[in-house]
Amino acid sequence: ESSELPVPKVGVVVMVMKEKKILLGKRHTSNSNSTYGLPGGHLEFGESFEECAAREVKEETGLDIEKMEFVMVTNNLFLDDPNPSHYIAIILRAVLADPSQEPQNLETTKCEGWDWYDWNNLPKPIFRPLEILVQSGLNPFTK
Ligand code: 8DG
Ligand code: MG
Ligand code: MG
Repeated sequence: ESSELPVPKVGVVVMVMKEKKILLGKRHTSNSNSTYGLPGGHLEFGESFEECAAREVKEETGLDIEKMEFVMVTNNLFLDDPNPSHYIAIILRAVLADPSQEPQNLETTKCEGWDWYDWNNLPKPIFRPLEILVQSGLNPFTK
């Protein structure tokens, strides 16, 4: 992959809402700057945004989501990273199909664990693209 010319990629990220809380996971990184981010991943060939959202949330947390709705799109540059990247992030919101279902950490090499966090009292540090979104005043609960 590193031998190919870099191109923007499409990421689908999901704000899974439960009461006034949102699902965040602590992202593993090669350095010590692990940050809290949303579940999500790369859009696969032929997928709808909603299909990608449901698949990534299931793969990463085991949770089943429903009522996916488009929130916004952001253009995210990670040019200072060891492997520079550029993502078009499609942000959806969703709710649990079964509100009693709890997240599992199914990708332990990528994530330290999932938990619910109060939107008005988010943990730190937040993954940079999400922090920018929060600072812009976006609120998935009132959208
Ligand atoms: P995959 O192999 O499962 O498809 O990918 P992944 O390993 O789950 O990828 P990811 O890093 O979780 O998501 C892909 C990219 O989406 C990520 O590198 C950058 C972009 N992205 C944002 N904002 C967010 C966010 O809040 N959460 C996540 N997970 N990705 C985000 O721009
Ligand atoms: Mg993934
Ligand atoms: Mg992911």
